[in-house]
Order: sequence, then C-alpha cells, then structure tokens
Amino acid sequence: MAPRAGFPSDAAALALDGDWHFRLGAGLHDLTPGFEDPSHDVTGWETVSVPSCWQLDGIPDAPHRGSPAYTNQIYPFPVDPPRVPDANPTAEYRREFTLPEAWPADGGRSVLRFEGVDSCFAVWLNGSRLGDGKGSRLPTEFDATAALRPGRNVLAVRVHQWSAGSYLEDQDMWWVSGIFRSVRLLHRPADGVRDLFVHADYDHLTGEGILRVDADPAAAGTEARVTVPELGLDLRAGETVRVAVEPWTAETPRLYDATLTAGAERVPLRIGFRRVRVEDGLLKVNGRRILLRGVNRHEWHPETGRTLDRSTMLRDIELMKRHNINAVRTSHYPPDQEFLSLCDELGLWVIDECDLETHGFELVGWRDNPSADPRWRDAYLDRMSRMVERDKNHPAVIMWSLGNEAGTGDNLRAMAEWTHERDPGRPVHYEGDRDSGYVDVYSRMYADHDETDRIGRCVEEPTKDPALDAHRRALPFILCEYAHAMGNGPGGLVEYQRLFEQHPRCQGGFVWEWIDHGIARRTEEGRAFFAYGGDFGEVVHDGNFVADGLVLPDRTPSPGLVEYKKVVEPVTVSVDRAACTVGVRNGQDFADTGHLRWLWLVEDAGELVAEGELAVPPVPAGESVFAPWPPELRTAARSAGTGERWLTVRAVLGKDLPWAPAGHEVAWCQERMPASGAGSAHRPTGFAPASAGGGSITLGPGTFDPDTGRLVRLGAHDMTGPRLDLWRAPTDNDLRGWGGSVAERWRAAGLDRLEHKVLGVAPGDGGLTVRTRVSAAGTDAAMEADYHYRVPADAPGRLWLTLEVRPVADWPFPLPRLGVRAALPAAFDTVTWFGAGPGEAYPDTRAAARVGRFASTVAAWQTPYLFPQENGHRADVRWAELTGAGGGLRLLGAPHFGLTARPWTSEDLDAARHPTDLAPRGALYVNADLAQHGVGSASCGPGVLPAHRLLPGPSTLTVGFEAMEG
Ligand code: IPT
Repeated sequence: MAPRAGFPSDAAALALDGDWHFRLGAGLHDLTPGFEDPSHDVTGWETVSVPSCWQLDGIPDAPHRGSPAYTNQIYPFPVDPPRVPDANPTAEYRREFTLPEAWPADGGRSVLRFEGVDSCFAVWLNGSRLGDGKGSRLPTEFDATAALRPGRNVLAVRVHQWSAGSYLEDQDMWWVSGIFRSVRLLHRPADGVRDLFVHADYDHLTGEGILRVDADPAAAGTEARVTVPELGLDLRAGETVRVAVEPWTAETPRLYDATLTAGAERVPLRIGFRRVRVEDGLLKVNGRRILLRGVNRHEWHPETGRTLDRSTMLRDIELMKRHNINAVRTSHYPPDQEFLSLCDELGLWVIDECDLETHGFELVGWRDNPSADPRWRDAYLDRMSRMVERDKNHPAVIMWSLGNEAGTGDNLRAMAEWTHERDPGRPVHYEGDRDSGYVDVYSRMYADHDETDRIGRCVEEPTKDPALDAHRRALPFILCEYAHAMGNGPGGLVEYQRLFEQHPRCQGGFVWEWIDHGIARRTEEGRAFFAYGGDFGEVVHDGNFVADGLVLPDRTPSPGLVEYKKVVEPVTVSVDRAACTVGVRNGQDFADTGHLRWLWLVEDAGELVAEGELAVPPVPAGESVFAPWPPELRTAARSAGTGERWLTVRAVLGKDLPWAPAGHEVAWCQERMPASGAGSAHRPTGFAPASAGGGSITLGPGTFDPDTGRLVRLGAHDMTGPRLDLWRAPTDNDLRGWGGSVAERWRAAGLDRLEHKVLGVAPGDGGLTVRTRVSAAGTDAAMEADYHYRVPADAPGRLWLTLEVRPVADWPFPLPRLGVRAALPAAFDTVTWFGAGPGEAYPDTRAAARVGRFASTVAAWQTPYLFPQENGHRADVRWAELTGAGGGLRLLGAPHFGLTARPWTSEDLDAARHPTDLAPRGALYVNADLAQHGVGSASCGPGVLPAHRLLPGPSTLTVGFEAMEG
C-alpha cells in the first residue's frame, strides 16, 4: 500500500507479536512447498518470538539459528548486483489468529502492517499472496481485506536474509535478519483518514503558532476536524489558524494534545510548534541558531540485537539527556517510531536518516554503485518516501537525511528533490556528496580540528564548480560524525567544542557513536563477555570496529560519555576569585536557567569545610550573570586550612524532570583557593644513609637488591620495586590511524620488551643511587634512567624516589607513557586517593575529572572495554593509599603523578582479546606516571593534538612510598 504517516488511532487493531511457528531453510532450494496453505500442518515446527532477530536466538549461549556477522564496509557476499548468494538463509513464519468478533464490517479496509523485516519478505493470508516487501527498517503495509476471514486466520511470511535490498543496506553493523519489529492487523475505517500531515509552524516574531492539519480521507467526501482543547481550537482539516502558543524545542518540548476526527475514527495527535530554517548561513529553529550536542544512535541491545523494547529506547533518551546530549542522528536508518515519539516528548533534535548505504561499492571503485544507476531510482525514492511519510508528524525531526556513505549519483539528488517538494519544512542532509549540491547543510565526518576551523572561518578548500562552491560556502556546517568513541577515548573533544562555540557556522556535531554493538556471550566456564566481529567465525569481518560507542553494550556509561557530558555542558560556570563572584553563562539556545539550583562547597585537602547555595537569578538563553559569593562562602574560601583548598560550584536540577530527578548534576566548575595551608613546601633537614650488608641494601623502610638496585621490600611488604616503564597496552586509537599506527612504531622500537642494564648501584650517606640504561634489542635508542632514593631524616618512614630520564639517540615518535611500574601484594585491593577523579582521565580526556578525595576498588578501576587496552588511569594524584588485608602502601606525589593499578600487567592487557582473557596474576601492578600520551581518536579521525603528545625529552619524576601496617 502507499506509504502514510505512522499514527495511533482508536480504530480496531490486533497485535500479532508473540510466538510464531518458524522454520529456517538454507536457501531457495530449501523451502517448504505450500507452507502458506492454511491446511499445511506446522504443529511439529519450532517457534520463534516476533519481533526478534533470528540469529540472536540462543544468546547469550551459542546462537542456534545461523550466526550474526559483522562487517563495516565490505559486503559479506560477492558484489554482483542485484544478485545474492544461493546460500540465502530463508525463514518461514506461520501464525494463526482469531479475528475478534467485534472486528468492524463497515466497508473499511483491513491492513497488515509490518514495522520492520530484514531484508526481504513475502506475505500470505489464508493462502492468498498479499505481496512482498523490502526496505528493512521501514514499514510495509498490505491490504488484507479480501483475504481476511471471520474466526481463524492463518498468516504466513517468508523472509530471505539476502536480497537486492541488501546492496542498499550496507551499514556498519551486524547482519541480522527476521521480523524484528512489530506486526499488527489494523482496521482502516471507510470514513476515517488514510494519511495526515500536521503543519505546526511557529512565528517567533509574533509568538504565534500557525497550524494546518492536512488529512487525506479514506473516502471522498469525508470531513475531518481537528480539536486542540488547550488552545480552544476546533477547525476543519486543511484550514489554517494562527494562535499564540509556546513553541516546541529540544530544551522545552512543549506538546499540545489534539484530536483529529474523521467519521467514527479518532486520531490522537501531539502537536509541537516549531520552525526549522536555513537562513543567513545558519541552521535556525524558531529564529535562533542552534548548537547540536549530538550522538549517532544505532538501535542495539546485546541480547535482542535490533529489536528494542520501549524501556530500552527510553533508557537511551534518559541517558542522553542526563549527559547533556541534545541531538540524535538515527544512523543509518529510521528507528522504531516509538523512539521518535519519546524524542518529541522528552526533547531531542533528530536527524532522521533513510535506510540507505552502499559503502561496499567504494571497495570496487564505486563501479555499479546503485546511487548512480537509474534502475535503482525507484528503490531510492521508495525508501525516502516511506521514511518521510511515516515520520513527518514528529516535531523532534528537524532534518531528513538521505542515507549514509552511498557515494554520489542522481538517485540521491532525486530523493532530495522529492523531499524538498513533499516537506519544505525541513532541510535535507547528506554527507556523501561533498559538493552539497542538493542539500541544505554542509556536512562532513571526521574533519580534524584544523579543517573544522577553516570551515568555520569560511576559508575551506573550494569545490571544483564555482556555483556549487558558492552554494556550499553559504551553508551552515555540521559534523554528522566526529570523535570516534572506540575503546579508550575519544580525545580532543574540548578543542572541537571550542570551535563550535567560536564559529557561528559550526553548529556542532554527532559523536560516533552511542553504543558498542557487543553481543552477550559466555565463555565455556560461564563467564559473561560481549562478542564482536569474528567471534562467530565470519569469513570476512571487521573485528571490534563495531565496539565504538559512548556506552558499553549493557548501557553502562563509558568514561567517554562522562567526558562528553562535561564538554557539552549547557551552562558554563566559572569562579572569579578576585571579584568573589560566580559567573554563569547559559549556553542553551532557548530555555533560561530557572530549572537549576547552584550549590557550592569548599573542601580542604578533599575534606568538606563548608557548603551552601548561591542565589542566581534565571539567566536567559545565551546570556551571562555574575552572582556574588554569600558571606559564608567568603569566609570558607579564606579560612586557614592544612592542604589544598578548592571551591566547587555545581548546577543541579531544582526539581524532578521527566528524564532525571531533582539534584541531578548538569554542570560544575572548580577553582583553587589560596588557602594558608597550601603549597608550604617541606624542606627536609637531612637524609638517612643507605647501608649495604647481609646481601642487601637498606635505606629507611626500604630493602634493595644490591645487584639490580631494585626495591624488594618496604616495611613489612614484599614488592617488586619501581622501574622505568614506557609501555601501555595500545588503545584502539593507538592501533589504528590515518597517518599510520603509532602503536606499530612503539612495538617496532621494542617499548614492550625493554631491557634494563644496570650501570651502577651506589649506596651512600645521602641515600641510594642506581644508574641504568634502558633499551630494546636491535636498537641504539635508549633511555638513561637514574634512580635516586632518599629518606628524609625527619620522616624516616618515607622513601622518596627521584627518577631522572634522558633519551639517548633517536626517538622519533611520542612515547606511550613515562613512569615507573611496581608489583605489590595482590591483597591491596582498595584505593583511596586525593587527586583528579572519580573516573579515568588522560591528557586529552580529562575535562570531567575533578579534584577531590575518592575511594574505590582496584576491580572498579578497570574499565571493561570490549577489546582490552590501556585504561583506568587516574590523573593528578597527590596521594593514594592501596590497602587490603595485611596493610597497604601510601604513594605520595611531588606534587602529582598519574596512577594505574591492576591485577594484571600491561602486557597481559595487550595480549587479551576479550576481558575474560585477563586473569589476576597474584600481584597488584601499579604504574606511577609522570605523563601519559593523549588518546586522540585516530581509530577513525584525527590523532592526538600536539598539546597532548608525550614527546621524549629529559624528564624527572618524584614519588614517595610509605608502608602502612595491617
Ligand atoms: C563512517 C561510517 O559512516 C559509520 O557508519 C562508521 O562506520 C564510522 O565510519 C566508523 O566507525 S565511514 C568512514 C569511512 C569515515
């Protein structure tokens, strides 16, 4: 049937979800003849639940109906359009249902509606063929009127995994199949509406909404009316009214309940008034430039794949809103429509993207790309129209996207032209055509900071055609993908955000991507892990490239999401110490700050000194105010203390909102106060001597091996003492890179197999000095590393190490890290520290870490990235205590160090393929670092920015060690 809007109605409907009979065959040669015939007996068949993806049946144990397969770009079958392999898993679905006795017989129609079937299917009702469908993530309706019977009905559906449609569905995700969204039988009343289009424009100059609801009646002559009680409106469909309203925005998702009545049918509507325009080179909503703080969202659940229930969709939106995200690109297909309804209600800007990607043709030089082949034109238009028609009444949708990575060609232009004509109220987006000839925004993916800056200043490289160049240069700019969130990272978010705030043309972007598409599995021993590409024996696959989200598959926020939340804070708080004020800049585009409360606290060495609330008047969008410190804050900021004193100001929700409870923190800032106790450097009066004898060297609490100079005991605790360490288990961003992998250079230089040559061990009156040269087989590049151990006379329990490192010969790359590594008793499984926290932080991912006193466990310090890699580093640690049965160890900074503690080594992390490969080694491995190399997002995008690179040079690290008795 012709596409139409997805809308609820009070007309009769019958849900057909639930258990269906099911048989999976190997291909067209393995079908059940006559399975669609109601007399065909399927009693012996298995059952499957609808909706579901059949390859995920059996998860988290082994799948037993085929296997999911992951590829990014490459087609998992020969590129031979429109043909597909003979090995084409084909499912036969059968279900019986009883037509309710009350099913209307008013001469209307009965329609079978499939919300999503992957990838190609045919439908029979009571043995009559109703038709077939393609376009996996789009609805398909069949007229069932003639075939429907009173009482018992038999519905049969045959689904093929591969079809010509698969060539248009080459998104970077798992290949999974089946009836994966709901199925319903709908009654369409004879005097009801076939389709409806709500035009709810907003005139920001007058504050009026301009409403017209177009209804396409099911039968000629039917009159449809629209009532909006709250606005006192009762109008004919097609009639236009202007009325004062509150507009809809993602920040203020104001909806008006309305009802469209046609004959006996009543359709509930939720109307949001807003105007989306590209004007003056800007993307504006209701007359204002908006800033997109977005994510790309695939639909994913680790157990059910692309079948999501409402609570999972709601969870995504709550998590997004709680992390200051205000926009979603539905990469790379229209989502379950319920998701859009939730976006309308809770407020998110949505780019709705069509179910289209032909990326695999790039690998064959774009030969025969369907985008440029007229034979595919109808399929392109069909997909676009089905999306636009389904979703046109969602105020949250502010732009249509033609698809992703489908190259260039006239079929894309045709989609854009059709869309402009059908819905002039929304701009059209497509990134793949770099000239942007037929779209309304200039969109790119992974442009680095420099290029983004040039685009922001409108001095980007021209396109070939001057007319196209003029068009593109006048368009607003968005990064439809940036900041690849694969593994540890993304780094460099702060620098992007600065550009978005600095250049009006740069209207933000969408982090790639929301969720790691891991699949729940268990090892043979029953330990849970998340599978990625290759784990199901795929012939071609792209490994863990499918795990590049801001949340782990179970929707645990990753450190990257916590960082993003801080970077995209909708309000910016600052402290002016001299003026004794707190500055608040409202970076929202519409809402004032009336929903926020402003809490302050002063801590001394991480302990609370005083706290209170600031009076800040509501700040209008885009404006700033300065609030004076209350007297208690002035006193607390200045009173004498013993340690570092910090003022923290937090903006929290003043009341419950639909997406978070009162007290939820939205933004914060910290400023160090010049308290009297801080910074009073301690100058020791003298140092204890080191003494050799009895096969060891003793210095204060430390016992050293006289041959290696290594600390072997501290107080009562055996340990393998600190030694220079440069290695980190490469992150996904270290491993990949457009300019080559930095990890490959590290490995070639042998940073994972350094040898420590002892040049001298010299105990003396002032302590112990150990001189070494650290280098790897086959290279003359080395680090001279001198260890100076000292114990101050007035602090005899404290052993200080000053490590001096000097590079020798050539080190033509940044180092992974520079620090020492030691092994402590495994029993020390608890961590308390004063420093940055609570989460992990690296030089270019440390915006979200605040200074404070924190407590955690070694277990909780491990971030379970799906592909094991460097993780868990805590930055700017002043002191830390690692404790457990038998005592502990205190580490002291001078002033700071970076700390990592794990029950396995960096080498173990490097070798592991899944977190379940990691086994505790019976020791606690501690890295105390002077510095780490940044993280960047080179797994798909720019590497580490110059400011965050760890370039080799003479360096000095000082750390103190103190044994704690049990
Ligand atoms: C880009 C794709 O659009 C997206 O689907 C995903 O694959 C992402 O890369 C990487 O994870 S395309 C790439 C060639 C920039």
